[in-house]
Amino acid sequence: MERKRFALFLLIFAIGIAVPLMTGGGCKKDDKKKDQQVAIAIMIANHDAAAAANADLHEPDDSYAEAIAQGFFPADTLFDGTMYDDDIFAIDVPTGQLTITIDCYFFHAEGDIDISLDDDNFFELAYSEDVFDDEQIIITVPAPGTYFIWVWQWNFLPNGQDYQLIWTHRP
Ligand SMILES: [Ca+2]
Ligand SMILES: [Ca+2]
Repeated sequence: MERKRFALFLLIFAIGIAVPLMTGGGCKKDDKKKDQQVAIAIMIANHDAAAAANADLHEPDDSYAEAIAQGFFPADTLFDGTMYDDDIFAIDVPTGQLTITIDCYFFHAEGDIDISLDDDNFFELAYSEDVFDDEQIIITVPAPGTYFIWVWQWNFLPNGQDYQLIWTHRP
């Protein structure tokens, strides 16, 4: 009886070694690890691509306070934006340079972006709400200081379309 049991044990032990060798079990484990590594690499790449596609480096900028927290949006600097929700930019209009021009570039076919300019009392001074590519505001503001450029989408259904924003000032 004991011998039989030992023989059975040997048989099971032999099968345990032989089967993985015959089926290349050792290699399979490596392959599995490689597959896992590839899968993880693909996942990271996809995530990075999605993050890059969704990148709006100015966020969060959905309120006046958040716009201020982002720091002043410098003049003569083209900003690459992505329209996912309202984007507000604080600007600092310098003394003696009160006439400002704001340009927003985009394709209207992708979505109807509009822009406005508010003062630091959150009062709207000007807006541009055309139904063509690009929006522009030219205005002489009453005093130097903080103003807000507000970029939004007319239908309130922002779809991640790209836009570019720039503002300039002159006497
Ligand atoms: Ca925003
Ligand atoms: Ca528009």
